[in-house]
Amino acid sequence: MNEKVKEVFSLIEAEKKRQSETIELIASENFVSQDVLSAVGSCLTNKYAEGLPGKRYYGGCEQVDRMEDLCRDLWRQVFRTDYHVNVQPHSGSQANLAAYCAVMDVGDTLLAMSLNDGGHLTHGSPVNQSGKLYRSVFYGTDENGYIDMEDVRRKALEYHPKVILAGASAYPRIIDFDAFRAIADEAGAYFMVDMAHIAGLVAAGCHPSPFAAGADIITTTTHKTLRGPRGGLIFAKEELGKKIDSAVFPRTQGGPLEHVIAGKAVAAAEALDPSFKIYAERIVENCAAMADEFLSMGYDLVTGGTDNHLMLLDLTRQDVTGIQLQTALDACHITLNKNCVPHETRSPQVASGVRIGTAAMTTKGFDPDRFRRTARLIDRAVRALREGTFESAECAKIADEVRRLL
Ligand code: DSN
Repeated sequence: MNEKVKEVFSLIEAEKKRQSETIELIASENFVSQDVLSAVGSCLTNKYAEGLPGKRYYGGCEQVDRMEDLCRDLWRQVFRTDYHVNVQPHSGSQANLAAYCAVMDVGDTLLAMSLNDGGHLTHGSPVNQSGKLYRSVFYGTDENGYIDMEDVRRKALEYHPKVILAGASAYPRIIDFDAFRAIADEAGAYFMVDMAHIAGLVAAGCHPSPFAAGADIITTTTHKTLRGPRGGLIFAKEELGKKIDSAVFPRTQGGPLEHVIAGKAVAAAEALDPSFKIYAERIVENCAAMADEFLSMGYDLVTGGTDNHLMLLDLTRQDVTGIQLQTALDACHITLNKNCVPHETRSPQVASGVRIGTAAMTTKGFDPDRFRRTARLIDRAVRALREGTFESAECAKIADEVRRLL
């Protein structure tokens, strides 16, 4: 093995070790099965297959055609839907871009949740292509951190968006898809849902389904609560299917990653196993327990709690910033990310809160008791940061406790 290749594999080994020695609380991460890893690491990475099954631009596509068809069928089964599905988007960002391209012209209006209130960069942020191609209007959260549906309706009727988008990266509550659908109908807009964070909960029936609400287009990633490989999916009502397919290829992507599509098929098959429902229910149960522990220790949670796989800890009263806590916890092998809180006064690089998710450690078998104990370790770090004793007294002790919990 040449030296540089050795270096690559030693970095992979080091990352494997980091993942095994860390309490992973990043709400968008998870641990895939060995079967998903094997599929993604398979010889399918060698194959070009531009186009769709049966309509490719290359020879030798017999197996990948069957693979992609199987993948599409499995995902429809996971969400109990007959919607059109395209399994080729390389990521959630690619899925969103293709979805916009399918139904919007440059300059059309997109109404989506503001990034500061929990939305996503690809939902029309001025620094993302979605904010450059389209005119973005944002709705936000109310003083309690809940999506302000009056704000959604007012802006929908005032700005006549082509697309109203529901979905978030940092929102701890149930999203009322029926209410969004009604507003989109009133405003004559397409109703799109980016369910990337909650897709695993939707699949398991732990969150209302955007399919049941009749969303026109639904995008998701496959690697968050769905626990598949990194990638994206787009579902759409049948009449939008052709537009979605051509927006993915040739408009915004070239050859699909058939090895990742194989991984997505494995993940879908796993999501159809009865054990997936138990896993998803545990994510929510664990999140509720951890949130309850924080509340009992006097912390502020955005919206006062959680209904899903994540919570947002607002550290304003503790006078500790998100970046301080993220950095401190990294040193004790607890990984999470700083996050803005509604009506944030600090820059996103500093932030007044942190986002905590329970999907990854639920996969590793953590139960409510372990999540409560993890909350207490985070509290120790916060108190030590306030008292200036983190590095001298607490960091090593917390890291020891992390090892014990793992
Ligand atoms: N970056 C992801 C997250 O952490 O929520 C969303 O794409």
